[in-house]
Amino acid sequence: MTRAANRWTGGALAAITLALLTPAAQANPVTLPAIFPTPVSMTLGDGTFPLGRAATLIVAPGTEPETAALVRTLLVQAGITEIQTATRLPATPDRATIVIGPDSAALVRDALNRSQARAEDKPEGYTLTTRATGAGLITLAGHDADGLFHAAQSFRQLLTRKTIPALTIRDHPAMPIRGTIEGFYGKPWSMADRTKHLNFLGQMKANTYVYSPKDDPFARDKWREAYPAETLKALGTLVATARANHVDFVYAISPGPSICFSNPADEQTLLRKFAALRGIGVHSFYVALDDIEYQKWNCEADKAAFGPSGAQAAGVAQSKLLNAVQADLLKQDPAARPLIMVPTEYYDAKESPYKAALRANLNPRIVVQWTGTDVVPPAISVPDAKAATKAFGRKTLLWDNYPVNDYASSAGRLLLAPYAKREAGLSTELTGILSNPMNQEAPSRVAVTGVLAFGWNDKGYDADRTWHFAARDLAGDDAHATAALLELFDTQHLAPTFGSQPWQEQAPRLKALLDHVREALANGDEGERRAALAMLRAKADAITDAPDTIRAGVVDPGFAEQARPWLEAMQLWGRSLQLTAAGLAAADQGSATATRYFADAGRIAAQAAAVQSIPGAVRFDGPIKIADGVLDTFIADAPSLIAVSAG
Ligand code: LOG
Repeated sequence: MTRAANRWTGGALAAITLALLTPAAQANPVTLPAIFPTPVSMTLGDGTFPLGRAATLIVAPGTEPETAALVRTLLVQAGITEIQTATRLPATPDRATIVIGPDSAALVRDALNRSQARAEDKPEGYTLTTRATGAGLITLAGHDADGLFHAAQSFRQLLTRKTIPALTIRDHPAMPIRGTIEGFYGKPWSMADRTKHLNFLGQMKANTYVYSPKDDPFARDKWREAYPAETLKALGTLVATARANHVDFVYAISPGPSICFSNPADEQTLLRKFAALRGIGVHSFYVALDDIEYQKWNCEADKAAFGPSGAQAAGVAQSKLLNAVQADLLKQDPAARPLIMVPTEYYDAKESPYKAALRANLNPRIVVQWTGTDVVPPAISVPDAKAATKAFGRKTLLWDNYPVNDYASSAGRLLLAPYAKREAGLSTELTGILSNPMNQEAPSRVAVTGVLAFGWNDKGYDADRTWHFAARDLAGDDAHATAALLELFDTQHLAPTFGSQPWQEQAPRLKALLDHVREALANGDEGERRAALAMLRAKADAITDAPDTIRAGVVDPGFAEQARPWLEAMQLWGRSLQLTAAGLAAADQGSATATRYFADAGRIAAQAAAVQSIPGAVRFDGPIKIADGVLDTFIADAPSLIAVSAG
């Protein structure tokens, strides 16, 4: 190339670079925000506007004061220091103006019109629209009080941006019931865990929390006994927290282990128990009949009343009790939500005498739960749900046993894979989904975020993106901590079933990298081997460093506390992998020091494998598992992948 040509090329490059850096090209592009659960529709308008330091808040008549207060708090958190209120829309706003209220209010309709947006007409629906002309107009219009609360939650996520794009969100849930059922065995959540969980549910637009810990004696084994006053008071506080989050607190009782169905005294005892909970503000109730003996009566009288014991007779007796409870609920409160139940045969949709008895006898108003094609199913399809509708005689409410970790094959694990393998379209066949979470509340949010996003918008659900959002949310938007969390999640990706075949594979990202290292060692030239070993070292560093980053970076200290032994074990496994990488690199260069590295790696791997769960924190205590079957096997295999020179 001549010097002249060279100069020309250099000049042109400089011009292009300059063009890329000029203010016009640098100006913030208007990009579509990412909101989870994914809204039904979200379209960008023209332009953006900064929120500034001063704003006008207009609260339309009919707005719940708590929701107005929430929006005000969000504005303050977004850096607005001066909020004035008004009762009418200004002709031309001189500062960002936020209008909130029911879409039936004239003011709100007016604001929607100015943004050329329409109200949403579905239950729990809302429209959130922003207009960038002038100082900016933001309208939150709720179809009902829940919808307005959900609008505020989307607004919360929108406000993480420095400038607000003009856009319109129209949104409503696909499934009427979305939430969690604290329905596991082992240590129940603490009241503090539950409070945090209810706040989380509110932020994720869920509407239901069922209280049904198997290990609350007063809800199962000692169901006839009244709660101690202290417990009742604490539950009352939770009920208020649920209400503030637009979450329905459902109280479940499990009388199955000892109830005598034909005994009116037992029925009265159950109703009295519910009445006590009604006294602390509970309006929704549940009778759980899972994991009980239904081939034998608990009392002789049931034989006289319902005939010889057996599944079909159990279905008749259970229906009779549940119908009576349902009738009482309506008598006490005509606006009460339907009773919910989980049957004794909850684990499939196969036709049976028991299910036929339920179908024939159970009041159609009562909501029935089931867990899929198995207790922990490998996947759930629309035809599966159709079969359940047929078997139970009504659309069902899915009890999804994910991410619960109270069964033998889940011992030593957190279940942190994305919520997946539920078919889009299930909203047409289910009334909703309740996730049964882990004994560890904060780590449960990773999967539960997915369950709630799927329940809100199954057709628009993206498992991986929602999973990333959950990590970012736990990390309070910190990119470094988010990456560290995703590193941990990968080591807890395996989701077991009750059988031997997991329904989610273990550590897919780590496995891909380790497979690549094996390939490079087997077939690669020197350059490829070095590059692969450098990647291995970087990965080992990332695994080793993630626990400290997580401890320092997660917003809720509960996460690090509840995940403590996993973080401890992960760090040790990371060190073992670092030593393994050093051993492989040494051997690759013909150094005899490899032997020492491999020996040290093995020693630390043994320490890592010995880390135990926190005693009593899970149903099955035992060793913590980290990327098992992937990481441990690689570390064990490493010395055999390459010959170490004698030195
Ligand atoms: C229990 C549940 C438990 C789960 C997973 C239902 C309806 N009942 O097998 O309490 O957490 O499995 O172990 C169950 O799933 N029984």
